[in-house]
Amino acid sequence: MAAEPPSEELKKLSVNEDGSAKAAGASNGASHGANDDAAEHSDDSEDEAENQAPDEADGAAKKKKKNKKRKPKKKKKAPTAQTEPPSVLISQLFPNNTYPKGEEVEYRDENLYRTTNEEKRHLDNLNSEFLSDYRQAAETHRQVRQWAQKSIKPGQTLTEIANNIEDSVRRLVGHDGLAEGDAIVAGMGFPTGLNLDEIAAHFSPNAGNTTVLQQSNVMKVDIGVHVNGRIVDSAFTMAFDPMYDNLLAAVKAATNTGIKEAGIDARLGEIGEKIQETMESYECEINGTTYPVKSIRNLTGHNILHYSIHGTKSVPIVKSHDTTKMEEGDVFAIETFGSTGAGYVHDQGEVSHYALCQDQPNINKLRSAQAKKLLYTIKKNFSTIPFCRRYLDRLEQKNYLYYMKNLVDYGFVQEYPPLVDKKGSYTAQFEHTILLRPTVKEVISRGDDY
Ligand SMILES: [Co+2]
Repeated sequence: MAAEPPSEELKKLSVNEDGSAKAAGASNGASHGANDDAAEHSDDSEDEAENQAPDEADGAAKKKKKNKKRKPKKKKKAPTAQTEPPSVLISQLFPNNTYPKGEEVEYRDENLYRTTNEEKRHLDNLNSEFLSDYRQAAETHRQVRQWAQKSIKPGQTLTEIANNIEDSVRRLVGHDGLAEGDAIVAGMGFPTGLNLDEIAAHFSPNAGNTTVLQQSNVMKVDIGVHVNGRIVDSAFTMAFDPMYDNLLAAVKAATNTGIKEAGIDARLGEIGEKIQETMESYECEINGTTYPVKSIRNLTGHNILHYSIHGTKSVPIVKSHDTTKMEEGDVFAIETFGSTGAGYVHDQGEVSHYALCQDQPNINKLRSAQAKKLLYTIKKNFSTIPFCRRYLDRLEQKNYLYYMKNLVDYGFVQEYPPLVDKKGSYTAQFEHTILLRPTVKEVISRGDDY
């Protein structure tokens, strides 16, 4: 999910104050067995065949059954491979919290000592739950997105694509998010962004949207996965026409520059400058016209806090004078956006993304009982995690738009409209989440795809 540069909007969202997230469950659902059905199938069909067979008298049938050397009923073996579409719990594929690490990158220069330093290693060890939640979320992200990359084709609707991705995420973490509080334990970290062409960020289809993905589209797929509030924010861009290859290459390289420059004590403004240098060293020819690739100057990366997708630090993608430093223990979403347009986005179009505001006004400001009820539903189901209209629809909320406007007008809920560059332009995005661990920088969402 993208951030806009420092403004009131970027004030950090706090970690859930009412503790509902904690109350909802500390377990990450290893025993829920979303996959049990699939695992059982072969056994079931054997049994059925036996039960259906005999035309004979009962006794004979029984005898036959007794004499038959039966294979001992297979113990339901936990599946060892993912299905397509993904349905096997990540906690089953990696038992005992043995989730794969992200890409570990050693710190440089004056931070070189950290890799071997005893004190730093000790600090690192204290974070085991944090790390295993983060790695579980990241592995879920990788498996879902790699399936998405294979399966998404022009001709599909954006609604279909978004639902497929989100259903997969929820199956892999074992929380369908339908019972109150369940989505707060693990699930979507924010609404799935499916941003076409000049739309850079914060578009997700609302109910009734019939947009069909076209061969000519450039689609940014921005997926958030969280486990116990540890949010992985990572995005990629898909295009089906090789004409856009350079645009995508520019942004991928720019994001990798940002990741490389990030580190403890790195200054945010300087990272932005390096990102811009990489981005703007590319150009892209589209339909016979050559465009310079520009960094979108009013979009930024951001730090991520527990249950809060946008912390207070922004990582610019153009040169800036911000001398704020990255610090040990920080989590950052390093995301860059390139554009063939103005390199500047504005709010445009119907809103799909919302989140609770950090500072909640007095509830008595709301006169409508319906608006209060909607606010309650949002707090109980999403807490401070961003959500979209489709997420309310699947909770069977009806006719809530008027009351949602109330919540926005009174400052309970913030809306995040789509962010759009010049009409007819093309934008691309790549994004990773990185952990500035005491000993190493871990690019937690790195995969062999990007
Ligand atoms: Co983001």
